[in-house]
Amino acid sequence: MKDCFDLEALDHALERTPFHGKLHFFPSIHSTNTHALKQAEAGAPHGSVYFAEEQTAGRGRGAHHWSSPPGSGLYVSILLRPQIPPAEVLWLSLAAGLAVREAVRQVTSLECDLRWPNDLLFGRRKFCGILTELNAEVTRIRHAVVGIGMNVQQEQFPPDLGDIATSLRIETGRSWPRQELLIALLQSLHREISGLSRESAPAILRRLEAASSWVRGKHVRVEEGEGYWGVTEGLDPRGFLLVRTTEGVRTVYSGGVREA
Ligand code: BT5
Repeated sequence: MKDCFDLEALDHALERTPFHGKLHFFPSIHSTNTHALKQAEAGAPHGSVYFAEEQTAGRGRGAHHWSSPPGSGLYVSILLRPQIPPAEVLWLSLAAGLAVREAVRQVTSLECDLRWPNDLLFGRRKFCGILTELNAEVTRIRHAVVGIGMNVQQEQFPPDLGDIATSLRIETGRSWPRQELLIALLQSLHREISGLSRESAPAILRRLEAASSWVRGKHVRVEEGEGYWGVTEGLDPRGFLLVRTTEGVRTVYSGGVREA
């Protein structure tokens, strides 16, 4: 059976969230993040959700692309106007990772790994990536867009992704309804975001550490500047990853990490 979205049922399921009445679906779009950022500039409200059947120019971090074929994945961008200082936006992005993890667990019973800051993996293969983009003054976030790309129904990938990507279908040998995943994802994101103001930073750090095999004791190559190697040694109080190198402990402020 074709895995379609039922917009009315989707909106109904989200009644008690800030996303209710603010869902925007596109059969095909260049990038839901680019569109959400434009809509945010034009005054779209907090909680607007843009999602698509297909992206023709899906984006990852920097100049990276995000493979987004039709009928296969979730491609969704959520516009938020959070009342937190820009310095704390990393929390938002880390919380989004926890939200995806919980949604996947709820729907499929699968436990996935979190690679700091924002990749979701099964083993060494990535099935979901998150791109959080920001428009801010020094002391105030005008808006943030959290873009989530999840591989759901793919049975195979283009050659360049063959060794690094996976999907829920590949992992389980069966298909999963994207509608149900999207509902679980948005509900879970709502819980995480409303918890951000209540939950203490140490509590989120503890949950992240428990959910991720990457936070401690992993030999990694840090993709920052020229790149360097080390062993992960936890998160600092702001949520940045610490890596022990031969010259001492370094903090990863940008870029990501890969297994060394
Ligand atoms: C990310 O970037 O992982 C963030 C991806 C966010 C995509 C969503 S979809 C909805 C919204 N609209 C957008 O335009 N984007 C967001 P990064 O960590 O830079 O990873 C990108 C890298 O992952 C690429 O360079 C490829 O190597 C690989 N990749 C590309 N497509 C993939 C896929 N479908 N599954 C797994 N890996 C992929």
